[in-house]
Amino acid sequence: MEPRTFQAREMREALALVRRELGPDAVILETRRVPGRALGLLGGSFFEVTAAAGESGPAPAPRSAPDLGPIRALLPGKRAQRVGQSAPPPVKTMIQEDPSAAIAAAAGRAGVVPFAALRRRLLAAMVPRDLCEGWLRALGSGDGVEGRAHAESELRALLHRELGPAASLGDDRARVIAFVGPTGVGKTTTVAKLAALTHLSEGKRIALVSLDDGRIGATAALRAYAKLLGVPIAVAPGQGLAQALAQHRDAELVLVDTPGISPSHGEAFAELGRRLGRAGEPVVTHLCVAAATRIEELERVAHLYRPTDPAALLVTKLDEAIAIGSVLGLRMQSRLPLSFLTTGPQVPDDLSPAHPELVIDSLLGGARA
Ligand SMILES: Nc1nc2c(ncn2[C@@H]2O[C@H](COP(=O)(O)OP(=O)(O)OP(=O)(O)O)[C@@H](O)[C@H]2O)c(=O)[nH]1
Ligand SMILES: [Mg+2]
Repeated sequence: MEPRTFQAREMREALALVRRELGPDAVILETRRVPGRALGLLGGSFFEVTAAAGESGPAPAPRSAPDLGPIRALLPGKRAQRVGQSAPPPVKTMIQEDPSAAIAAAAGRAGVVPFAALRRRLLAAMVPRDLCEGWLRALGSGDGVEGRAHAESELRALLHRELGPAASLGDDRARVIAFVGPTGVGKTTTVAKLAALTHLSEGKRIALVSLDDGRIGATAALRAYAKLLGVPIAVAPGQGLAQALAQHRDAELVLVDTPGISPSHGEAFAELGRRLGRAGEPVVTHLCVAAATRIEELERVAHLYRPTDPAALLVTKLDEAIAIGSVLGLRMQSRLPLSFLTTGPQVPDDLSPAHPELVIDSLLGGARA
């Protein structure tokens, strides 16, 4: 059953609500004090309890008077405590007399609700709830001080496995690499950064192609970067990607910039897919998405760009994002590996391969547990 959140002025009332709505077996997942302002109210604070129904399910009928009975939530050494289970005497006594004091006392015992703090951090980092719960479930029971103390490093290890290594530009699959994605996410700037990296640092023979032929001045920035780097550039109008690539037959790597498409131009996504498909040779596509994008938007972007058959996600504007959980949501949902991260507008500096360590640090902060 989906966890539900209950709020009340007093912890006692919040727990009574849990019991009334979810039944006596309810499992308390998390409790916290919320300032009134956070709820759009002035003054005071509220208690918030997140709970899920236990084995017997929600209470059959609401009770008229809140009766806490033997609520013994948040006992030490359990991942989540059933409302009706027995408790060590001191907590039990306190809960019956003063639930909020009991919870405060219990919480003082280092992580009484294992993973609660981690869950809060992940949700605050915009990790979709389902994904967050899945990760926490995969961490094991979390029983015991030892397990709880290692929860964060276990999560880091889990994410490391799930993320896998950063996807490279094209491996040996293709020499033609295209960058697609919503308007203004940083495709052209990223192409310039990658051109600098591969040409200047790796000494590759590269060429640039722009499919961005529809707008006045659209190719000016890329032309300027090409000139600066001393690499050839071609603009491929309409059907002409194959011809443009033919001009660059001796290039080891061809980076293809594409125009951003407004979601209202539905047909343009399929057309872009067709243009890339007519390259006459394999093309590996990276879907560029800005880090500070809500998961719903990202899902829509992934859907719209499906005709371009992306092989990887390239995350831009990490520097502008306060949280990258939604991008990780898309990463896990789409099973597309992350290739690069961009961390500012500076060419060529603000670019890095999406090493899992970097991604995990961006999600959880640099300090390891
Ligand atoms: N803060 C920040 N800005 C960036 C980053 N990458 C690009 N930009 C800036 O974002 C703006 C748009 O970048 P472009 O590279 O033109 O974006 P685009 O995806 O090619 O845009 P369209 O071609 O119009 O779809 C520019 O002002 C860039 O300097 C980044 O990683 N961080
Ligand atoms: Mg562009």
